Amino acid sequence: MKKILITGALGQIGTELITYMRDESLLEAGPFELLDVVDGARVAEVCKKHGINQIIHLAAILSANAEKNPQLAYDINMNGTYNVLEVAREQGIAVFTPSSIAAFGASTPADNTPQDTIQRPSTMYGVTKVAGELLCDYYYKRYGVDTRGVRFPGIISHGALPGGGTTDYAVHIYYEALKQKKYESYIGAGTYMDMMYMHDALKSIHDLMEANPDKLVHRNAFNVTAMSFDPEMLAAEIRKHIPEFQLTYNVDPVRQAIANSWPNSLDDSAAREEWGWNPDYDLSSMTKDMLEKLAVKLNINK
Ligand code: AKB
Repeated sequence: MKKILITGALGQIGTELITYMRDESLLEAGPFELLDVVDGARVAEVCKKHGINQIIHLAAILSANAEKNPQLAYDINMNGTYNVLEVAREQGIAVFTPSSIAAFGASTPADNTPQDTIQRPSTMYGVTKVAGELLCDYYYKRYGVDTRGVRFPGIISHGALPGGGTTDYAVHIYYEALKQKKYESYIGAGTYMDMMYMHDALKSIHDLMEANPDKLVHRNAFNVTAMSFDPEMLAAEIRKHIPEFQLTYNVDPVRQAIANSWPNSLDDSAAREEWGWNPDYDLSSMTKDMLEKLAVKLNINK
């Protein structure tokens, strides 16, 4: 039986991944532990106690928050990942760790960014993500730990809100479109970033962890994407459902600089070829679903 530990379980992805994984295993509930991933002994203790055989390590400080407190981001992102990998090595546990589009930088080819390319990020979050990718490769090659991972783009969802990322605008815009019929974006027009609906993010974790290891040439840090858009494109899609919607700008220089250093669009052909990655949602189907689900959640008639 699979015994999965999800770190960062109360975050944007974690909250939904728990329900998804429990549905897969026909479980209604499961144990919850308070766990600081920086405390390696406690990570080991929790894994031992529950007979864990797979860790999905989501706990991390995201890009914008990491620039506010780089020291904390280094501690949690680096030491957390290191502790998880060490415990995995000692206890024979498989590990999924997400990297991010933040693992690229301004010197990376920005369009159709290849799987294997220049990675010189300029943010602390990006630095920790590249190091995490390399550590995961190292633990697989040196110790045979079954490490796997993807580079997530911005994840859009109607459940728990994202916290402290650069791509968060693409979630907040839907809430404000329904509540106020307007949104002031901190990311400028013409700034394209890769994005993905939560349904596909959860599917990618599941499908990669279930993939035949013999087919995996890359194991960690697969480029995955479902769409690429800028705020104008997103607003135009929202206007198909809420015609009065207005988009204005008040660009935040910190988050804009981060976004400028990230790719416009990823090439995810390695993930498609090696484990059959294929997202279900594009901008149009995601927007329709987001607005329908959020209208119910916020109790708003569109
Ligand atoms: C962020 O904006 O920091 C995250 C990410 C792309 O990793 N959503």
